[in-house]
Amino acid sequence: MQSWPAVNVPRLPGTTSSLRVHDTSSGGLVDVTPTDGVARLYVCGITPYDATHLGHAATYLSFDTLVRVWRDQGHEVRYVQNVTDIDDPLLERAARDGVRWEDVALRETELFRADMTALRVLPPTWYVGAVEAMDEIAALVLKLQELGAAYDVDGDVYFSVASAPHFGSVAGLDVPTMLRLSAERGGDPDRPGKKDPLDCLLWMAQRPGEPGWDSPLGPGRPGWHVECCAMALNRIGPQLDVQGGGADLAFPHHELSAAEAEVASGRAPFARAYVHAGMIGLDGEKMSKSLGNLVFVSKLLAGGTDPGALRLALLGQHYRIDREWTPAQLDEGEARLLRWRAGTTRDAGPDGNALLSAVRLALSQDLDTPAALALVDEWSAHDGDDPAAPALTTALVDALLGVPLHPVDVHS
Ligand code: 5CA
Ligand code: ZN
Repeated sequence: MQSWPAVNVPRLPGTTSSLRVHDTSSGGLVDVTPTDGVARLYVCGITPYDATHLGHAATYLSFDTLVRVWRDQGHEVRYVQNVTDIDDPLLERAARDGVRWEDVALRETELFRADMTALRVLPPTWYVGAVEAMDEIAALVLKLQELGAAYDVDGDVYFSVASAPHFGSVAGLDVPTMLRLSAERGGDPDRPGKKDPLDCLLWMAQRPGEPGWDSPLGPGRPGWHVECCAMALNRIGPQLDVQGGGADLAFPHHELSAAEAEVASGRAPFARAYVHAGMIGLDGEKMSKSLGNLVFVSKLLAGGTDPGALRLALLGQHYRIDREWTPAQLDEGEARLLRWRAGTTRDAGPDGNALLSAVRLALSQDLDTPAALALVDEWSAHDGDDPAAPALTTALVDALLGVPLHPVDVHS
């Protein structure tokens, strides 16, 4: 599937070498500095309906910051993002609206690409739809069958969590909580015939009136977790530096995609760090498609919002914190953008290299964007006699925070 256009990222002088991020599995900070100059990242992509709301945007901006830090440190970033362009919620939405599911997926994926482009999010190396990956997903299901990790329930294929020695280690939840979340988030713990209620669907035989794809398993379509597992294994390999997404993906999605990957590859852990962004809420509820309380990036931008201001609004709070969206945050982002523009059009400012080191340090400690923004605020608010500082600050805000303060050539 076509990704979105690349963005020109200025090279900054000097470098830093460490990067630590919060890992859900260990509950603490983990060093994710690549050892061979290649950073390996998988970030779960959208299910294309009701895109792109500010919850999505906040999550993808968090991982964009991670990519920017790795790149600043001189690493190549191998990054896969999927599009869940066939799944129950998409079929339900298409049925509700009386439209073809393919059309919903195409339209919403295109909108997402346009929003990511406007927000200057760096594109993944591979942007892959489930539909175009059917063969590789089916091949992985076959492999899990051969390894004895899968079994049949009335023609559907299930993954056996008992075959995965580390199952449970990603989210670290007790069984009652896993059962509850499984039922809430696309699982079927109550389905009769399963060996363990937490076993998950790998391949669903085609149902009447539903789409299906030919495969050695018979016509059907994949379960959700095996989709991300296959795409990651086939493009990045058995060990990721970071597996990322919003906090609602920790269980069951990342737990089960990691379990499947570890069984299939024989290597563990699947990721050095499982990184989860907090949930963005509106009026006391998580912003979600099912609740319908959504603020869309495209609508804000069409209404004249500066994408840089929106970026600063979303980066103004730490990515791990569950938080409420308020229009005041956008006002704050806009005011900040003006202050920074004024600060970087001066002839001189406070020491630019000191600012760069401090911003790099803040970001290297669990992507602390609020601290980074506060440092640029400080720099903008004070006088100084470094004539190179305004240009360096402009470059660092562009490279590390993704905000062009002055007109630049946006496409490389
Ligand atoms: N296609 C699957 C992942 S394989 C999926 O979860 N799609 S999604 O469209 O529902 O969500 C896309 C990403 O946005 C996920 O990482 C999800 O955790 C994140 N997300 C969804 N709602 C919010 C929210 N309110 N706040 C923050 N992140 C959110
Ligand atoms: Zn996923």
